[in-house]
Amino acid sequence: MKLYEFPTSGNCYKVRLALAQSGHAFERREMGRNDGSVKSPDFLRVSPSGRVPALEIKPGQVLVESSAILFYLGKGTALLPEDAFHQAEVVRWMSFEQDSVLPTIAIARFIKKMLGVPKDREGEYAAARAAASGSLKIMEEHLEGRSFFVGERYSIADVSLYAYTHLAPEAAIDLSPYPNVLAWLARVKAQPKHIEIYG
Ligand SMILES: N[C@@H](CCC(=O)N[C@@H](CS)C(=O)NCC(=O)O)C(=O)O
Repeated sequence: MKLYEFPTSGNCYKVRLALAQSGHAFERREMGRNDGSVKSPDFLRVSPSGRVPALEIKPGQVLVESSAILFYLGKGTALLPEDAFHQAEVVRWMSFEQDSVLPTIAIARFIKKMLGVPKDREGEYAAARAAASGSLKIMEEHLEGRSFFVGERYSIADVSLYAYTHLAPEAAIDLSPYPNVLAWLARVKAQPKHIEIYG
């Protein structure tokens, strides 16, 4: 398999983590963030939105969207529960991640870490950071009395949510008001075959 990625992207890290933990061999193809390569005609044939991650499973068979890729990698492994209810719960939390973590923690991290909070994005950064507290509160409450997001076992829902949540400090978002989230991050980090984003 071939993973087209930005090495510092949380969306791409999710996929690398699931690839590592599901035991797939893969090669990494680094795309430039600022050289226009993801919008080149060649890459748009791979990923029509011009975004990464894109996972080429075999020539001519490519998956885009991190949640779809995680679902594919999790199928038939311990990373995806087998029963319909828990699978639907996994989809629920991966949807929450896209709706409520990407536009908040991930955007705040991008503006702070990658751009250094330029003047014209100060308002957007402040709004994303403020909105992150709402998402973290929902996660904190769900994790009360639970070890993982779905069915009391580690799954691709945790992989998805972990990627940007553990990077919140890079957005100057303090996680100390969320002890359940912090304990869950530590449990995810302790899973077999865990890899770091900057590893
Ligand atoms: N919903 C997509 C989001 C993918 C995404 O936003 N990728 C970013 C990197 S984290 C990207 O490729 N940005 C380049 C661009 O939009 O030009 C997913 O979960 O895979």
